[in-house]
Amino acid sequence: MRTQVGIIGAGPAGLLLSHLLHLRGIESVVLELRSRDHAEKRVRAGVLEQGTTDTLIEAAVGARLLREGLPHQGIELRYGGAGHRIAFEKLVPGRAITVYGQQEVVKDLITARLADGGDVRFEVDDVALHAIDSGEPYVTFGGERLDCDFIAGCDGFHGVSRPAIPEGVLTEYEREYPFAWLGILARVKPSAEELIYARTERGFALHSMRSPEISRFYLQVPPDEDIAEWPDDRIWAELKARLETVPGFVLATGEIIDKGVTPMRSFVAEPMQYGRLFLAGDAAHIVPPTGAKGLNLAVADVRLLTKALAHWYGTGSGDLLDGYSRACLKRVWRAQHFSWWMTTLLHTFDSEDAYAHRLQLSYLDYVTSSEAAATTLAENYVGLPYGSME
Ligand code: RFL
Ligand code: PHB
Repeated sequence: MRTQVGIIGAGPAGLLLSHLLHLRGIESVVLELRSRDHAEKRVRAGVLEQGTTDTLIEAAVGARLLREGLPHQGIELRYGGAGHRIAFEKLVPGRAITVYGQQEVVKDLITARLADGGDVRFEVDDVALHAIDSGEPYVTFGGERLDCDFIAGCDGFHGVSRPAIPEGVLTEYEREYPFAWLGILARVKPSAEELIYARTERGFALHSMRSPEISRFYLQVPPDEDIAEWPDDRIWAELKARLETVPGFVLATGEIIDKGVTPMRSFVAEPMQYGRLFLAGDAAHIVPPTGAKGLNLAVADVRLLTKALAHWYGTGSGDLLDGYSRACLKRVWRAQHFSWWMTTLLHTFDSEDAYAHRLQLSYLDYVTSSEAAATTLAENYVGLPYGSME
């Protein structure tokens, strides 16, 4: 079997790359380990930056997003008994976020690829990459062989693409955090119109949503927390304790339809390329979810990769491919800093460290009282414009 670009992984990065390449007349085959059902049901990100929304609409996969996505013009930071709104319409006019589940993006992309006759294969075993440092790389899987011009490693943090790069080539940067997030999806009308990031002495909590009927919540918990320790009643009691901290706010509760614990990690592997293998999305970098950046970075990577591959096929020049990693990493590192900073600002760390505690409160007071500081948060949260970073 032969294609132009072999894509490993049918997450947002791999599927969007396949779709954008198709729009430029470039063929690809997507190889996904899990089932279609699993890929479409995995509950993950929910916040799309302005640029991500624009990309999906321009690529004609935004019809449902436009209908069902919830545009938000601000977020609330809640701490010390008060809520403070970060107002995007005032601080970053014309830029906002859209709340729309990652699995909905994945569904829309799978539907579009299959409707266009795209080759997306699910439940593919034993994917292995070969000859990536030659001009004729290939992928083997389940007894088959796929020859291609390029391989895109879009298989997430635990995939096989990054480990296919020989030892010593990549520099890896990593940070772990002394907590995890317990996330739930609940059948209940959101108790607020916008997302609430709450810092309390009991730990961080986030009130997010998916639709007018479905809410999404996260709680800071110890790392490796056993979900069995968290029956529904305990989750609601803790969410109430951390969110009902301003006068008059009452948290509505309902049936919990999904729950899980997510570890928090920051990670970057540089460069994001080796020979004919290009890494994109979580395969190359991870951020803690506090900044809502992971999915958006994956989209920014594949936009650049599409442009670089189209340049190569159109002109024979490898210039943009050679600059791919450097161009991506500027945005990646900005998002690394922002995500680390939001995490540090809002979570409860070592309660013994009174000095760090006071610094945290001081920064929260600054961000909620100075327009300059609030603008920094807002422009990073809605996402810096494409072209401003590369
Ligand atoms: P994905 O989505 O992990 O997709 C990788 C795909 O590769 C497949 N795969 C393989 N396929 C073939 N062979 C193999 N050997 C393979 N190994 C793996 C996997 O099955 C999978 O289908 O990576 P991608 O495409 O780079 O997308 C990245 C995003 O998924 C991720 O960054 C976000 O979900 C992160 N994230 C958030 N990002 C945001 O932008 N905004 C948010 O609000 C946000 N919230 C979150 C998040 C991630 C979370 N979790 C669970 C990690 C909230 C949570 C709780
Ligand atoms: C979500 O809705 O899943 C979500 C929202 C904001 C975040 C992380 C996750 O920072």
